[in-house]
Amino acid sequence: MKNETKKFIEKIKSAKSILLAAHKNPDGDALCSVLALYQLILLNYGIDAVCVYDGNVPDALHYVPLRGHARFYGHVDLTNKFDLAILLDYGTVKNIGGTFDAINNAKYLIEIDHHKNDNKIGNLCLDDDTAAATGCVLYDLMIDAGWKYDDKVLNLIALAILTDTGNFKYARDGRSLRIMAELVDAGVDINRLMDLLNNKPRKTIQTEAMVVANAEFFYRNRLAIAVVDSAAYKNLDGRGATALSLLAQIKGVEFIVLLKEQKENQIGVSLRSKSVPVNTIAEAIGGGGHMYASGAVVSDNLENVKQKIVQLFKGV
Ligand SMILES: [Mn+2]
Repeated sequence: MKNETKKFIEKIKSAKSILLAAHKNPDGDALCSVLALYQLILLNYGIDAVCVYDGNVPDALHYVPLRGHARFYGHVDLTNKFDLAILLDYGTVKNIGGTFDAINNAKYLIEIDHHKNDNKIGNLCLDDDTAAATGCVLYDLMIDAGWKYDDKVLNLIALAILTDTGNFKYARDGRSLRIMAELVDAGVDINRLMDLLNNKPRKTIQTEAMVVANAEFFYRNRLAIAVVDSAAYKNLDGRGATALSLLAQIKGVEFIVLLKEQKENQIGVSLRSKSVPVNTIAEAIGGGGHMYASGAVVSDNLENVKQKIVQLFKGV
């Protein structure tokens, strides 16, 4: 057993109160890793840890196992110092949000993460920035510690990995797949987990379908631009990922732009490319991001932003 794992176990055993948290607006990896660790601590050490989050939990995660154990931090009494806080999948301090004080006030802080981070805050860091998900780091820890687990733990770890790797599209190497192979052999049903994530409100899907149906195409159909006006924006779940992915499935489309009227004269822009990098276009309108997925927020009206973007794609 690794020294860090031994230390981790010592800290759990000597704690009477434990707080678990992850980044603000938790995604599948953040929420499911917290809940899996909650269950592991309960099964192995009999401690009922407190799980908190800040922001919103996406509708898709409504039916993950033990969902009810994660509570909005504002509804939990956090005035007493916790003996131990464990912070998972947080990336950097500015992603933590409102749970920061309770985490920071704990007598001891352990972090479990897979993000690159030069300013770690844990007293003990069980980090692995080569892992595809925090769920993978947690799985390795569980095996190294020789902990008991149940089907809830296995399903939660599988959900963490599936969501953070985009169903393995972003798996950095074979490790996350090997872990999933172990999970499937132990009884995890991937198809059932995928169905469990289908919980979007009808209005959201209908809005995204309408946005796609009204998309416009430019430059021999290589550029698709879809517009979400302020009325439709209210029904959008998150960033409009379904609309982006549907447009990306159209033959010949290489660039996808989604314009979201967040409020009057404030347009959120999402840019995707299947071929050449488009982050320079996001930068040209004051945003940034990755080479093939970037974005910006522009202070202007929908029509002007659309015209500007069409021009910027000229010659790409
Ligand atoms: Mn993650």
